[in-house]
Amino acid sequence: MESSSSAPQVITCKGAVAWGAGEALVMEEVEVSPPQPLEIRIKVVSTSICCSDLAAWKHHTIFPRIFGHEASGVVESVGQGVTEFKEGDHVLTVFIGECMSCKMCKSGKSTICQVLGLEKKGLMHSDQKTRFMVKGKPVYHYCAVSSFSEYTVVHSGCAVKISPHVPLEKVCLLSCGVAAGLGAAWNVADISKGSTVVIFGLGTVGLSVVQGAKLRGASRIIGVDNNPRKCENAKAFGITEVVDPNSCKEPIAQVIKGITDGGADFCFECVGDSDMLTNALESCCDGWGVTVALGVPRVKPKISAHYSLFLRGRTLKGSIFGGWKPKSDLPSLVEKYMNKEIQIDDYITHNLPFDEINKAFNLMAEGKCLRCVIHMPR
Ligand code: CXF
Ligand code: ZN
Repeated sequence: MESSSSAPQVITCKGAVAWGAGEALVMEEVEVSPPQPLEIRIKVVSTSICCSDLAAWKHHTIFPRIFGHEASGVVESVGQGVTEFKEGDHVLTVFIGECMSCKMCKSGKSTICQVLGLEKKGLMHSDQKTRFMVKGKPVYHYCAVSSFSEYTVVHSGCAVKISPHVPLEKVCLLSCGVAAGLGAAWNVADISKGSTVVIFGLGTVGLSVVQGAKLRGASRIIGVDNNPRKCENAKAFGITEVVDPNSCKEPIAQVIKGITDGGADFCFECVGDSDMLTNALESCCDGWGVTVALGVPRVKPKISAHYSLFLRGRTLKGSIFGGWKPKSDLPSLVEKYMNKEIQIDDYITHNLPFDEINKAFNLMAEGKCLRCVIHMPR
């Protein structure tokens, strides 16, 4: 197609580029390509740092790269064939898209789209290329979002339109962490009133499970974490008891079984530690105990569990985005936030301007924050 004078051009803006694993991000002049067919270019307004950004920054080998996948922003331009969005629309990004037509999307049972599912190579789904250039070099994407840049390009299936009345600087947390935890409690475990729930890992995801459990009327919500700061902080979110495994004489599963008359109804692993997942499975009860894996493991992804746990009626389930269909279901969560049926604000312990993003990485790495929201220049 011939380009017209109104066709989107390359934008040069600031982006926080990771040049190597664990190296401080460098604020660079990034050239952001126009959106290609079915893509949109977004002016990022707010973005927060999730443990996955941190883990990938420390352990991945794909560099240079622009991280960030919890974000909100405003559509700057749209590529050919995009009918769902127009310039000026407010959006949330999602790291798993929904193409709406593959077997998974049509099944109504899965949230892992076959076309726009988890992108691992740092490239755009459509043409396996990047939309970022720095000093003449292509820069890789992260999780199909790359929000640590003033502008980014995403597939239109990886964004959700939201009302302009919604505070973008808060709801960016629904792009990943808070939605993942609430969904694990509601969609995956389906916690029932009066249940006993144990949550391993009291970061934003774990504390979102806590919120979900509380809203379902769980009577005991037991948190497990070896960071005393996180244990203390969790009380404000509705935890009824905390256990620090470091201060226990017995293995954690034994401690949990001891205080729950043989095991909890529901356990959630929110850290991504395979040994912790084994502990979680051992901590739920025979007969109907359900353990949900939602932490993302980096180092030892294989799990081990005694076969008899399953023979005795326990169930192991998992989810990557709380079992939500990212595009179809997120608007209802945004609405719940606007109606004050769920809360997000208390997970935001820090706010920083974009040029201080390295401080935010350090806070996260040191376990000193829940979510630090990065505010892009207006
Ligand atoms: C993760 C899920 C697993 C791969 C990286 C991104 N999602 C959110 O943190
Ligand atoms: Zn995340």
